[in-house]
This record gives sequence, structure tokens and C-alpha cells, in this order.
Amino acid sequence: MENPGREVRALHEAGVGGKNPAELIAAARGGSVRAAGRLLTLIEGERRDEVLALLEPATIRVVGFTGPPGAGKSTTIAAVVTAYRSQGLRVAVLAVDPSSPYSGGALLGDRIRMAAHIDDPQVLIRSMATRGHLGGLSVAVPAAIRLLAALSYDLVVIESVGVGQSEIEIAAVADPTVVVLTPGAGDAVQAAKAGLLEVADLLVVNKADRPGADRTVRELRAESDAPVLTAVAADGTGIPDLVAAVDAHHRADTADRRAARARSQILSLAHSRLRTHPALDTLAAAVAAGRCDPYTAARRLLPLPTAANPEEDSVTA
Ligand SMILES: Nc1nc2c(ncn2[C@@H]2O[C@H](COP(=O)(O)OP(=O)(O)OP(=O)(O)O)[C@@H](O)[C@H]2O)c(=O)[nH]1
Ligand SMILES: [Mg+2]
Repeated sequence: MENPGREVRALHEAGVGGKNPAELIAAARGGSVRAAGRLLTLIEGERRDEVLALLEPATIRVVGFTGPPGAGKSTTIAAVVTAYRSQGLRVAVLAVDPSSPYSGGALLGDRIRMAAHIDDPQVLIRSMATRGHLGGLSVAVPAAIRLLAALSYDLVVIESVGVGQSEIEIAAVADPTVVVLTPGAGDAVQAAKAGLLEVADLLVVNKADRPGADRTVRELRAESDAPVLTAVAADGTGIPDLVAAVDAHHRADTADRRAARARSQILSLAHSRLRTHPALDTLAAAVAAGRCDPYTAARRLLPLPTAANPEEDSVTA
């Protein structure tokens, strides 16, 4: 039989609509991609904590791809996913568009690039709503990763356009973070200015079929200590080397690197909390009206442990 799981899955898909989170988790573990999709929707919305509370702790590999619009991130990811599928890994791809508060825009293009994987039940492709509600990317993505780990996926691949804060948030969860660039005068300098090189564990000059790739590689090597690879994602050239570099970086992970990522995640989540703090608007009005100075306001928003209040410093582990 070509696809022995199909009938079982069809049964699971049948009643996904009316299921509660625990039933959805059971269905998703049974192979229902629709149930996994429903759970991701809950995770993006107000039922996040309810879903997270049902999950056993589990770990999962996360690889991030970021870079300027149109650099070939989706094409590269599609080729990388093919390589991991041939190793038998279950893969989830999260496409994150930080410029839009709602998912949708990026989805169509990404689905076209991912066409080879659309009918593969072991590959989940998902566009994630980010900015605009409930704290954005920094809150939704780590939760989605926890969910996918608990659902026994082996690998999460995150795609994000490298503009602003998003690549820092990706770097906080991904190991490695791959920055995809293209040949072109001044590309390395632009990437450095945009802060992209700082988050790069690996650099890929994609579209190496175009002129100027060697020069861009040289410029990048001058600007960054990260390994620089070339690829023509459109025809698969360079993808085996990229996969080998991703795996090598992952194998070389250390406690220090894990702690650094954890630190960025905590800072990111703490920042989201502060941005949505109920007292922020009142304090801002008081500072604007001159009734309070910003130093005092910051202390009220975030009281730090003091000698007089040592019990606030309750985390000692
Ligand atoms: N010449 C050439 N074109 C490529 C290559 N890889 C991707 N492209 C093309 O570049 C365009 C953008 O590719 P995508 O993979 O959608 O790029 P992206 O970075 O995901 O784009 P956004 O998600 O919109 O930021 C498409 O038309 C691809 O076919 C390559 O290696 N060589
Ligand atoms: Mg894309």
C-alpha cells in the first residue's frame, strides 16, 4: 500500500472542527495535520496557555532562515526540507511575516515554493500571524515550537524576513540561524547595517548563478566570522553542503550557547510583557505631563529586587 496511514488519518480529520484541545492533541499525534493546524491557531490566540498546559516537555531541533525579501529563503527551505525528509524526519515550516499583523500574504508565495511538500503528511507548512495582538512573534513562536515538539515533529524550520526585531527573535530560538543573501554590490555592507550578520551562525550567498557571488562571499568573510556558503537553491546546488553545515553547527551546540539563546528568549518575552503592561499608558501620560520622571516610571513598571525587598529575588535555581 502506498500510504498505509491515509485511512486512519481520514478518520482523524473527520471531526476535527468540534474537538477540544486535548482531543486535538490526540488527533494530531495520530497523524492529523488539520488537528495540528487547529492547535497552532489556538496557540496564536487567546487559548495559548490552555494548550501549553496540556503538553509534556519535549525538545526539538529548530533551524531559522532569515534574510532580505526575495533572497530565496523559501526556495532554500524547500530544498533543505527535501533533504531532511529523505532522512525520514517529520518537519514543520513556520513562515513568519513580521510586517503584517495577520498571516496570509506570505502564505501563497511560500506554498508555491513548498509545492513539493504540500501533499506530504509528514510536512506541516504554516504562516504565522505575528504583530498586532498578544505580544507578537516572541510569544507565539516559542509556544508553537513547544507544541510541535510535543506532537513528535523532529525539526522546525522558521522563515522570517530580516527586517527589524524578527531576526533577533528567530536567533533566540534557532540553532543555527541561517542568513540568506544574494550577490550584489554592497550586499554584505547592507546586511551588516541591517544587523543581519550579528544573528548569523551560517551565511548563504544564494542565486550564485548570478554575477558577483564570489565578491559577495569575500565581502561577507571580511565582515563576519560565520561560515559563508554559496547556493543555487532553485536547482539544488550547494544544498547538501548547507545541510551538512547546519548539522555540524547543531552538533557543536554548547551549554553557553543554549544559555545565550535562553537569555534572549527571556528578554524577548519580558519585553513583550512590558509593552502590554496595564500601567504603561498611565505612566506615559504622567511622564508626558511632567508629573513623573521616566526613571521613576521605569522603576514602577519594573520594580527590581532591593536589599529591603530580597524576597522579590525568588529565583535562585
Ligand atoms: N536565479 C535564481 N533565482 C532564484 C534562486 N533561488 C530562488 N530564486 C528565485 O527568487 C525568487 C524569490 O525566491 P523565494 O524563495 O520566494 O525568496 P524569499 O526570500 O522566500 O522571498 P520572501 O519570502 O518574499 O521574502 C523566486 O522567483 C525564486 O524562483 C537561485 O538560486 N537562483
Ligand atoms: Mg519566502
